[in-house]
Amino acid sequence: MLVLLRQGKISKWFSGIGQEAISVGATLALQPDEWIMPLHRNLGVFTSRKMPLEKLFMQWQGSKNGYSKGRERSFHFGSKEHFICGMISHLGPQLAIADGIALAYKLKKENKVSIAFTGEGGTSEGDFHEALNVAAVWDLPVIFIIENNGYGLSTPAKEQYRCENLIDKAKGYGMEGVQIDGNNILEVYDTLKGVREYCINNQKPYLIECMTFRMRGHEEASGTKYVPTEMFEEWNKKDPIKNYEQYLIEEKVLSEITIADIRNEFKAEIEVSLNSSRVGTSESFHIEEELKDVYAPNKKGYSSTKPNRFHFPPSGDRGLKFFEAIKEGLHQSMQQHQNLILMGQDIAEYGGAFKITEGFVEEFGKERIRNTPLCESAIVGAALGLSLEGYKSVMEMQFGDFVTVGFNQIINNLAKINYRWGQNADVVIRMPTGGGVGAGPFHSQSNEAWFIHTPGLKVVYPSSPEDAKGLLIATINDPNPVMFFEHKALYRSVSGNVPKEYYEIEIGKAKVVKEGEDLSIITYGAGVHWAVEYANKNLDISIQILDLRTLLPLDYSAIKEAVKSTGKILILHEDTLIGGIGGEISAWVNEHCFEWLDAPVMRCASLDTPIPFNLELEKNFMAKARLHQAIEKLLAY
Ligand SMILES: Cc1ncc(C[n+]2csc(CCOP(=O)(O)OP(=O)(O)O)c2C)c(N)n1
Repeated sequence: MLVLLRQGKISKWFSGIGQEAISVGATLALQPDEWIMPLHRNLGVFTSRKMPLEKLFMQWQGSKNGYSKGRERSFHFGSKEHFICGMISHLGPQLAIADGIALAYKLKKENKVSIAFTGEGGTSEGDFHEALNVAAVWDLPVIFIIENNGYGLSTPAKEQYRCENLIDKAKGYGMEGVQIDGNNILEVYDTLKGVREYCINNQKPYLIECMTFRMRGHEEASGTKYVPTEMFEEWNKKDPIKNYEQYLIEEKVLSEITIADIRNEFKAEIEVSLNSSRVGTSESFHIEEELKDVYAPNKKGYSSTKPNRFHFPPSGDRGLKFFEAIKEGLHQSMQQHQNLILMGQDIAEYGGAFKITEGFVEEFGKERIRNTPLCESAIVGAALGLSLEGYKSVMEMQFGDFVTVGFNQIINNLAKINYRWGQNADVVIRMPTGGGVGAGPFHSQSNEAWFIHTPGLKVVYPSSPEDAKGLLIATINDPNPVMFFEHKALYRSVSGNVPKEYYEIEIGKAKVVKEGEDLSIITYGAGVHWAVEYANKNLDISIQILDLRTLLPLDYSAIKEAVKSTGKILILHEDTLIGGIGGEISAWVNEHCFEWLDAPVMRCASLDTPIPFNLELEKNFMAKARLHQAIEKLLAY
């Protein structure tokens, strides 16, 4: 590989020379259908799972016939067929995915473990702490393997942690652990076999620290100047392959001639696979195909084969509050999908901060209604792990503001995984959001725009109880990651007729809430209620109101129709102005609907400040405070 790298035939390469025994020994100790979360040093995982070399070479050349269709580099890809979950560059997030997979094994009562790798550098990440803690608290059969090679890029271990040995951390998490010689393949294999049995029989996690050394740079370009030469000499003597060969010769299992033959066989296989992988052939890529793979096809819905999937039942005369409609949608989804798991802080006996899941644990049990430790990142990661094993999950952010500490898993794992290597993330994240209740900067933010800018996510934001129920059901049926925003101020202040049936409202479809001729307000969430209130008080102005309901993907045809019908567009949102979705819609209308416009597209948004606590200040912050002014300005144009 190093030669091919120099010849420019493969992309950036992370060498595992010196550490081979860990990947190979660990992989061989597992059953082939147990998931592994490898990192960039773990070529041995891929080869030990017998992935065809030819396709691996295609992957490393960025070919569209590789495992990630040219979309990922080096080792950042997975293969469902081989039960390997591809890493993201951020390293630590792999660990919590293993938790989710182990949880799935546990729930299915399968005798399996999952394995996640980390370097000693990666143990400094919060993800390490969160994943180990969750695995311990939930008694998950997962093995965490630290490959301690002494350096995190150039940073020596003594600048990485203060405990004597990383294995000492196991005790702190309440799990067993062992430190072993990572350069001895038999020790690795035997330890892993034993630990696997332990994890399955005791339904517990385990931490293994493999002492090893990296004989090359972090990647080839960065060199090894920071490593004293004596270290190379010392570790060269402990080379895992040379030593194992020597052992096999001494034990008379192999002779030097057989070893040479084996090497030659490998060499020939590598040559043939490399040649047939067509190095250097130019390939064409198509925009449609790239866009198509951003989302997994929505085939798995409860009634995708039924023609009336999006049929909205008659509304009847049963009034439900916004939060009750969400609760009912969630409840019916739990009945519909036996493989649906709910996770969140305080959602079990306590019923959640907003009581959406009150009574659920009594009905569905603690296995499916899971209180989580305070660790958003690990829970999003675990949700992804569940999805790898065919589960659906809904995670409740206690407040949408706290999504920041789970951000990486959402943005980089959930959103990108289907595009990167064809694995869907069947996860819904419920986001109690928004202000108006004097809750200050960290319990009131509107942060939907962060997610709208992330291809691969869907962003749903209902404003009425009937939409909230139908859209929540649709998001749970959708196999893609969905951010589901629930405005907190609407929970108990808004009621509506909500059908009793289990029904979906189609994601990506806006709704005209009120017809009008003078101007159109395009809005969502609380904005819909502000606009309706304004229109009802100002009957002399004929206002059309379009409720977007879904922010990603946007319903462009409904937006175009709104422009055509009034020629005057005001985009209203509670989110702050700069970088809010209003800017995006405005740009799109300008580009695509210019000829129907009678005035510039205008925006009414909240002030570009953090959201303040004092109720008067908050009122002033809100877009609603400037709605009248904005409408007057637009009408006067
Ligand atoms: C979150 C994050 N920060 C920084 C980096 C850059 N980076 C890549 S690998 C690495 C060192 C990793 O060290 P370690 O976990 O010990 O693994 P090793 O490469 O030694 O096998 C760093 C700093 C990264 N990939 N992700």
